[in-house]
Amino acid sequence: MALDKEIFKEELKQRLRENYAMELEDASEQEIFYTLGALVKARYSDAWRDTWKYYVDKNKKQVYYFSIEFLPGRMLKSNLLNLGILDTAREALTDLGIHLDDLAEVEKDMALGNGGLGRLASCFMDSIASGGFPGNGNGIRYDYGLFKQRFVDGYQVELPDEWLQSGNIWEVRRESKAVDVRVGGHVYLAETNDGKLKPVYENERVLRAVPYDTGMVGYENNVVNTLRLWAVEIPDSEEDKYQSIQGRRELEDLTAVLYPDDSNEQGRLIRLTQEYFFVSAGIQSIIRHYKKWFQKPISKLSEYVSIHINDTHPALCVPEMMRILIDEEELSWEQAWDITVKVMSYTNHTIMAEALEKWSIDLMQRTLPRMYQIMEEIDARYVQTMQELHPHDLVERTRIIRNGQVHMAHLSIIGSHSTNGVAKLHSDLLKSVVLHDFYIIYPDRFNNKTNGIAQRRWSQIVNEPMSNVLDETIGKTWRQDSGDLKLLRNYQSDQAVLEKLAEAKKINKQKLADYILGTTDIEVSADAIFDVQIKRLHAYKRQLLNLLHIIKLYQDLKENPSLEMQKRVFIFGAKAAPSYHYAKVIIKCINETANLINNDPDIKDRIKIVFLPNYNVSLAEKIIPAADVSEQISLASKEASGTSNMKLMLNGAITLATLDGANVEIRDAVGDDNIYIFGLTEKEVYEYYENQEYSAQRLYDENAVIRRVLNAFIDGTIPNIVYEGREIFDSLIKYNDEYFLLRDFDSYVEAQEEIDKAYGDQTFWQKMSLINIANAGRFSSDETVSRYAEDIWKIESKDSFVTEKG
Ligand code: OX2
Repeated sequence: MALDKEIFKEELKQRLRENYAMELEDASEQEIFYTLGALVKARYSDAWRDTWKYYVDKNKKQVYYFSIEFLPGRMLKSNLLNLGILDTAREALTDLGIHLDDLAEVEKDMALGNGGLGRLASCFMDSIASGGFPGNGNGIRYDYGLFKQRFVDGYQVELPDEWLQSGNIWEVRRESKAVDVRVGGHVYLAETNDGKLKPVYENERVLRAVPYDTGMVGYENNVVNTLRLWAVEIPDSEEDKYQSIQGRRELEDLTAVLYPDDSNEQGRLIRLTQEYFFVSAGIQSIIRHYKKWFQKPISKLSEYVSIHINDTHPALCVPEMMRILIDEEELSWEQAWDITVKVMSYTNHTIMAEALEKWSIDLMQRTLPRMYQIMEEIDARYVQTMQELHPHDLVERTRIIRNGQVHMAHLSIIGSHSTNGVAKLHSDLLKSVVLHDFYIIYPDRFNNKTNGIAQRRWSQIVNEPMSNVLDETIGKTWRQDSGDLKLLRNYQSDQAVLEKLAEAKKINKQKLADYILGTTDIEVSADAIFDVQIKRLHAYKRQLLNLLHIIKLYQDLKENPSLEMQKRVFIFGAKAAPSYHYAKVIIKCINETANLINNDPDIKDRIKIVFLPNYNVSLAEKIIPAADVSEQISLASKEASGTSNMKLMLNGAITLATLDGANVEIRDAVGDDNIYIFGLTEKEVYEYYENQEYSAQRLYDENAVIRRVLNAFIDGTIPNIVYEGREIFDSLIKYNDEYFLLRDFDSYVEAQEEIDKAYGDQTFWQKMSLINIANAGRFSSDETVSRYAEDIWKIESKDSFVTEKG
């Protein structure tokens, strides 16, 4: 329904009067934002109800995407865009003297995730709704999102993210849909009158799970799906047990924070309970919905429900589904297992060993006794079935419970019908190395689904100047179907188009330069190359390699002030996990190097380093459109996919990358001439692991440039890093450089030199940039989600259903 500008203005004023007893002139930005949010929500509420009803009336199979993280960022503009009223709303607000972009800044980022995994879940939510697919998210409503990052004396300081302080305009509390979740205590099996074995619970704690639903608005298609996030409360029946404030706090802490520190026992307990809490609540509500509205026998569940386990955090979906089917629905084990495996599917997002979840048997038994019993049974039956088919060793290595621990990845693979990786290389590595044992056992379960990004957000919403040039050049169909970006290929030699794209980039760069000045007091020139590395801080992502190169450039310039090179601004955005000491040391070293270089009069503005604090979705939206160079420099094999690589490419940045994760597919898309590849390949990395020949010390001894750069960490060149500099130095030399930075250093420097040269030829550069934009379409999450829908979830799009039935 088109938006009538005049009616919209009147409605906004009217709602403001009703809610705040105020006229527009007197209202604060925050009051206007909340009023506008309510108005937008009202606009999709009918479609939300109708979508839900449609799925029920037509008995549509639905997917439930279980994820411990969702990172939607701000939703105002994306909801306006998807409702097709962004432009009109913007104009209407302008008439009223309000800038939509300023108003949008009022919204707190919904940051219920750490990074790529959570952001992917939110891109999927957008694409599932936009593709007209029946699909819902299921997660946790943390009171505090990912911490806010500040720098004090160059150190990361973490502050709580009180995102709910002023309320969340998009959510709806649905108390009537609350369910109880039982944890702790003891469970034993007792015979009932009719001779069946039933679990009896003793001394368990009952938690009340209350859902908060948020509408996931599809792009101009009247589909609004649901993201359901659970919060913990004290059930009425248990009020007596929680008379002390401390007792209440303990319980309420369960959904207080994302990823509580799991380095101590108390933290681990909370984390495991969180995982079970949202899993159990989610599955209970799915079953209740199915029974109430679909009215089909429980044995047909897998025809109507698909559950996706996003990484292993929701792996308890498997035993929880079994519990409900056996204990409550009274199905036989075999029947329940058959349904469970058909319903579940699993995505692996990393090969990093420390991220593969394992829980001690003892903790599992104490926290979730019934889950443990069921997992023991799954494990025993697995061993029994497989030992007839496979060698003993293989079965032992792949079982769920071994060496005193419960292996959540094993549980996820054994208990589901599909395991996928998130880029071709990653999926291949799963099959050939990381999960090779499972691949032997279940070859048909393995598949690849390369990640994608919500392209409308990462182009139309964040980069208007570029979007306008695209409209003028290739028409507007790319806004609907990002595959049409390829039409741009026809303009790679069109000087006028190249110039227009360059102008758009310049506008974005100037805007970011203003923001940088405003937040950090650092003045940067929009004429410089904006060289960007934005992602979580992790040793394997090698922000340190970037820093080594910067130090080299600095030393070169000091030695030879007349050295010819393009001006560069190195931009970082990265949070380190609060307990990840080494990552924090790297942050400190980058910040101190920035201080040194930015204030060195010899360098002036030839190199600038900007570490923007508090990297989050909203900050990404400011940085990405302004980037010239996209740093994707993880050690080959370590980054499962990466998704900032796709966002940066879409915005015309040139990728500087190792052949890791989805970088490989980006190279395939743009061709070798439009990307800068360097470093070890994944094969070479594995060879090093095998032959153990790597010696960082030798590289240090033999390579004078490396030596000079590394010495800067310990000889006082970079001030204020006495301890940190030593730690970095030792990690590279004494502990033999786990991520082969020194091995890749020379080829990285070479690639950077080529980039420097290429940027000097602006036409050449702009052409590469255009080719990147033109070939970004294939990395749309619309495409990714369609593949999941077809191959794994077996769900149909509403559109195809409607056309099918005429
Ligand atoms: C991330 C991966 O590190 C990243 O490569 C990938 O693009 C993203 O997930 C989405 O698939 N936690 N975060 C990730 O994996 C885990 C575990």
